[in-house]
Amino acid sequence: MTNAEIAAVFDEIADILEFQGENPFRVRAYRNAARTVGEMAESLEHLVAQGADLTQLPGIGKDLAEKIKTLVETGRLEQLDKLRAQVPESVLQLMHIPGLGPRKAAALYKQLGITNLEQLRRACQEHRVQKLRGFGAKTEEAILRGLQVAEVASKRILWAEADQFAQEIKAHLAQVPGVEQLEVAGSYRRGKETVGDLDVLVVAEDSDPVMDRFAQYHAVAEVLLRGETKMSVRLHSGLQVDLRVVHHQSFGAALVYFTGSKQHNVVLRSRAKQRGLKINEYGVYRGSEYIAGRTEEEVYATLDLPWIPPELREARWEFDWADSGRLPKLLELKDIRGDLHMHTNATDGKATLEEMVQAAKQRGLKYIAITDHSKRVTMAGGLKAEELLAQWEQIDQLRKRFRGIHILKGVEVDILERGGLDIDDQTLAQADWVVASLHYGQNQSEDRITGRIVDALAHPAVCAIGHPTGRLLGRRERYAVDIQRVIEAAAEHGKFLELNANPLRLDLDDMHCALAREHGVLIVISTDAHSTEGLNVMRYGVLQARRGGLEARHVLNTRPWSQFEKLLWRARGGKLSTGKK
Ligand code: DGT
Ligand code: CA
Ligand code: CA
Ligand code: ZN
Repeated sequence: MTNAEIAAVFDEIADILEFQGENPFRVRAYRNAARTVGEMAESLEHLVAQGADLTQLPGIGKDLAEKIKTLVETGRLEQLDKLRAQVPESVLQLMHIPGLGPRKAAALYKQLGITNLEQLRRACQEHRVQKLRGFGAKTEEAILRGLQVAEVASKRILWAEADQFAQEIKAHLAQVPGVEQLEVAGSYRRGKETVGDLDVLVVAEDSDPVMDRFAQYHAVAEVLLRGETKMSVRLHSGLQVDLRVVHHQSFGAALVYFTGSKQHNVVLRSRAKQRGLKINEYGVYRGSEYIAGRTEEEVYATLDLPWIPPELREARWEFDWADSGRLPKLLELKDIRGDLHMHTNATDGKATLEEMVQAAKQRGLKYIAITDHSKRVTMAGGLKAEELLAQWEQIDQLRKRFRGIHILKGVEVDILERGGLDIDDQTLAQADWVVASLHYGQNQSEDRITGRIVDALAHPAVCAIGHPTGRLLGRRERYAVDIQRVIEAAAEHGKFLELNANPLRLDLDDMHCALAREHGVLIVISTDAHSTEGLNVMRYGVLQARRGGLEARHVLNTRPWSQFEKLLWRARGGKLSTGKK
């Protein structure tokens, strides 16, 4: 158990005791212990292993020292389990609302029978709370605001959003004299599609100037905690950012530790144990002797592992791959040569056809497909067959003017609710590239939805399925679709599946990409751009593909044009593809 975990246990005990109206001195003893433990630089695990006398620590008596020992050795404390059983979990949530705390939560529970957040909100809105002793109109408003903050804080944010903060914070802290190294770890570094909080790691001899500067970051709303080596803030957006200042000899170990994932770290610890070593955020130790920790490479090497890319650190396949020398050479943004899903102002895009081509060329793309919506997507002003044909004539004109980029005549054809495609076969046969997407009838059964998609894959004109699960992160669940069957159908027909790079979609996800890879189905990573700037989201798709373990060879649009053309020709049954100039 880490110091932070032990501190959290003491804090929770204090919360529950206070909620139960226990003796304030007893409550304070646990709070003090939590603070002492939370701010200690040295690991308690380490101290316990060395048989150190913990009662020397401020605020730690015999009883607490014993509890620390139990926690380190067993990972549990019976006392906490018993306390938790005495209070419903939803009530425990109440006391973590900013502006409430255990005592006020207890009053609400006892006097108004409030046991969860929803009841609390209603009681505030009905002004029942302000009538209680010790509460007033102001408290009531504060609780409502607190509920909002808690809601925001409990929400994970998109990686792309987290990235903006991460970049800013790095630039902000890099200016502190004495900062030797600086990295944002955690799920952010692993490229997870959503991020719970940011974990910033800094190497500096003196932590004070770093922390002072951190507190001045413009987006900081509140400093939640500031200790010797660790600090936490909440941003106005609700996002929490944790900062650790470490010694350079621990940087690699801390980077491994705070990059996670937790499951990956669990495996690392057991590998260390097998080798008679101990690994924590300070380094790798043999007994009490420090043997590594400066760099990640050095840390992994002590466990007979090569350096593992952060995107793979989920305790999925990375250890098998590493042990057998099969770690992939992951895809990179510079491998991408084409973009095969984008819209123009002929439907719901913002830019003209020509502007999109121009912007794609500026970004160094060698081939693109223009894929406006078909008519069924009325909200987006989808195109009828003759409108598509007219657009393709325009493309013929543009091809004469733009050198060095292949412009494919494409369409994002809707997969209809009743099955089948929204554009007639004869027109589709004249397209160079057809993405089929499902926008309507998303509440149908898994069987029907899967059937619609599998049928689309069997259609000779269709090249790829767009955003195959339809999810919108944090907003809309994916529809019921059997991805296994979709991948098998794609494999059978030699078709491609999209990884939509829009940070709100990232659809297919990492696990699906890995499954497609296993079945030999090529992924096409597309921006689905609705503006020229929309072309910039490609990097989010690349990150997701990396998490799925994809290499350049697993992705269709990394291929040079000549190879791409052959693959496309094959996917369409050896017919068509007139995209060549
Ligand atoms: P998030 O923030 O929910 O998106 O996910 P993470 O992975 O960034 O998790 P976070 O911020 O709680 O912790 C960052 C890393 O630090 C985590 O991936 C592994 C390590 N870590 C944090 N807390 C613990 C813990 O209680 N036990 C262990 N073993 N590792 C932890
Ligand atoms: Ca985190
Ligand atoms: Ca964190
Ligand atoms: Zn689209």
